[in-house]
Amino acid sequence: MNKQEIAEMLRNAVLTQTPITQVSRNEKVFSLTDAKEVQAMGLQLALEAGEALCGYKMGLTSKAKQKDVNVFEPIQGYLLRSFEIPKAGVVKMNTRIHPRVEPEVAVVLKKDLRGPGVTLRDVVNALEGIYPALEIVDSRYENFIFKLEDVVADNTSASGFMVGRVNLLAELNSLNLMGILVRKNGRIVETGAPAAVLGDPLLSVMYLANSLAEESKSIPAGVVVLTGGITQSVSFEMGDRIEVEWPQEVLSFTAE
Ligand code: 0L1
Ligand code: MG
Repeated sequence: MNKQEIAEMLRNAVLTQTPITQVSRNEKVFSLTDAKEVQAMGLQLALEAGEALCGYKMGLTSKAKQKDVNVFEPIQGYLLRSFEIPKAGVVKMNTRIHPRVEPEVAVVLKKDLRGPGVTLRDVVNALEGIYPALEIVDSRYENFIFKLEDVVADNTSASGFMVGRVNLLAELNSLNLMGILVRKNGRIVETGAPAAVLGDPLLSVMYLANSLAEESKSIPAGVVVLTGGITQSVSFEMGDRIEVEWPQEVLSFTAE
């Protein structure tokens, strides 16, 4: 298969909620460069279908997430406007395959960040806000089994996200050690703190800005940046109620 066909196969898996075999099992040569090109082609297909780009995500930035899926390098993907879940919302199961949820830190910038050479100080100076968030991942591969190249081609399993209302910028100094709980049907299933994300989630933004610079892109002001799952992801099914509790805000949804 050529790269365009792989991008179309992945988009079809999203649209039909039908999982596929990981690309690297069928393709003799499928490099990380190929995978990035497939991801970009997938974005182009979505834009042509009327979708809108609204941000970026980093993935696999915590040890918990890396162990979760057995891939040990940070990765990046894009967010579409249609991924956004209204607060106190509903996550539709009939548009997904086998979704999981993870708590994240979301960042919004007040000015563009353009690499190379972006530093942590540059990120701090560009901050408009830091928000409690959650991400829904939904691998298009059977049983969530993939290699690095596969998951990059699959836009890092991105499927949904929710961003809170409370801006934590004034509490930046204590952000890393804020306690976060994930509850499923009232029972605590994961606990963590933002420091799990590369030691500081703002490093994830720095990494993203410098990595986008390799494609002559910047992080534009105003877009959402998800910095990566803080804990292992939690699977959920129809009827489940998920709550991600921060000291300042609870994000929640029901799977319907
Ligand atoms: O942290 C992430 O968003 C990584 C997504 C890719 C791995 C997964 O599907 O969980
Ligand atoms: Mg994530």
